[in-house]
Amino acid sequence: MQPLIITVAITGAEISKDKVPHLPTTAEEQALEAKKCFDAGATILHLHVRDENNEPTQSLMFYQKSYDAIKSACPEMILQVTTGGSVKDTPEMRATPLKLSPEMSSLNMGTMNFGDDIFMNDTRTILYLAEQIQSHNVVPELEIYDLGMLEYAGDLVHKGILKSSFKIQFVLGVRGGASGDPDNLTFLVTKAKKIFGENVLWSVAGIGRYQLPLCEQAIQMGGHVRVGLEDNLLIAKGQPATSNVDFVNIMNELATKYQRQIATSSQARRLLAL
Ligand code: KMH
Ligand code: ZN
Repeated sequence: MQPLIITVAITGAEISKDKVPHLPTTAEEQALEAKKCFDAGATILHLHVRDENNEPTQSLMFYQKSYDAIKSACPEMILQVTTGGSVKDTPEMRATPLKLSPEMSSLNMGTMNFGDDIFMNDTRTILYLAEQIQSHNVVPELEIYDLGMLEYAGDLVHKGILKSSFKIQFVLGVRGGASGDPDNLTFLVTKAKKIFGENVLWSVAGIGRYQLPLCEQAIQMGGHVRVGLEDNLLIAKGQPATSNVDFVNIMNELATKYQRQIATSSQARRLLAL
C-alpha cells in the first residue's frame, strides 16, 4: 500500500474563534499549529485564513502573512490553499490565494446545499477556477461531495480540461452532500477506480462524527486521510480536541494498527507528482 498522506485542515471558514478559542486564526497561531502537525506526520496543510477579527477572508494580504509564516516554520509542508473559501465568496475572491503559486489548491466539483447555505459551484465557476489553478501550475485536489461530482470530474479529466495530476478528496457528511455512511465511501472509491484507474490517488474527509471512522476505513482500504478542526471538533463523543495535532496523533495510531507507513513530504510530493 502507498504510504499514508495525512492532510490537516487546521482552520476552515465555518468555525467561530469565539466558540473554539484554540482554533488557529492568526498567521502566528497557524504557523505554530502547522509545525506541530508536520512534526506529528501531516504532510499537506489545507489553508483558509482569517482577518483581524478572526472572520474568514480571501484577502491576499492575509494569505501572504499566513503562507510566509507557515513556510518559514515548516518549509517542507505542502501548502494547499482553498479555492472554496466561504459560501459568501465570489469566484474571483476564491481564486485570490492562487496568486501565491502554492503547490496545491482545492477545486470543488459541484453546487450543493451546505447546511442551510448554498455552496455555489456552477460549471462557469468550476471552469474558471480550473483555468486559474492550471495557469498558476497548481495541483488541484478535487473536492467530491457526492457521486455526480465524481462523474463530472471524470469528464473534465477525460476531455483534457483538467490536464495536470490531481488528488481526489471525498468530503462526506456535509448536510446536503452524501453522508459518511461507510458504504458511500466504498462505492465512491470503486467508482473512482473505474473512472480514473486502479491507481487513482484518493483521500477522505469526514465531517463531524464521521471524521475518525471514515479515516480508519480509508487507512484500511489503502486511501489517504484529511483531519482537523475545519471538519470536526471532537476526538471522541463529548471530548473536544485541544489542537489539530490530536487528530494527527490518532491517525498515527491507526496507521500503526493497519501497518501503514506515514508518508514523508518527499514521498507525498512523489505520489502527487508535484
Ligand atoms: N468552506 C466551504 C464552503 C474548500 O476549502 O475547498 C468550502 C470548503 C471547501 O471549505
Ligand atoms: Zn476548506
